[in-house]
Amino acid sequence: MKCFDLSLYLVLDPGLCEPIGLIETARRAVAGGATMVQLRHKTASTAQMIDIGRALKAALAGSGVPLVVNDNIKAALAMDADGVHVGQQDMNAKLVRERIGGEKILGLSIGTDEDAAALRPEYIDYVGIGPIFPTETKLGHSPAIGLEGLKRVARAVRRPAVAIGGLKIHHVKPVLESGAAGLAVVSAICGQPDPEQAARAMAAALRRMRS
Ligand code: TZP
Ligand code: MG
Repeated sequence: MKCFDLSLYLVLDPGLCEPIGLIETARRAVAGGATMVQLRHKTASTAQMIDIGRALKAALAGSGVPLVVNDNIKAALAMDADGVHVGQQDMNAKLVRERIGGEKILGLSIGTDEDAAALRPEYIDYVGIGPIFPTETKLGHSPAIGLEGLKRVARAVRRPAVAIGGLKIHHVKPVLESGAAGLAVVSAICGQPDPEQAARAMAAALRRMRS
């Protein structure tokens, strides 16, 4: 059964994770309460992605936290990742679903009302909505849609949504109130002096919102 929790979704960035590396960053973030991990590496070869992914899987083993691979289906299948995340410019969701089968998690990035209207929900397990705020982490990103945009898009898509882009701990409340199931973050955890503590603080803020 597909089981995943979007509430604190760590997206790994190799540059920002440099101080302690991708694997150790993921391990500490999960110890602090991250609920999902995405391997996003724009310059690695497929062979390198597979190596990193296998090490990540070993680091996450027993945690119950799924590993999702950005964009590289071949690598995701080779390492037997739990899922794949694709953007609007990547392969279409139906084709990705055909390649990965019904068991793996499939996430799709949504950045506009048009993307939301075009969504084929039957192929997708969750959507990543953003960027919510401008961010230096993703160069040349599409225009930020703000919390109002998040509200609109989250309402339009009939799938669970995770928000992304410029999100920090103080955004937990407004993001959940805008209809997302969680926050996807890069720089709020990657490269922080204490990634475990950064994740722990966000996880605690999420818990407070739920109680
Ligand atoms: N997609 C939209 S914004 C973004 C991605 C991968 C980067 C988010 O990074 P940060 O540091 O959490 O703003
Ligand atoms: Mg992509």
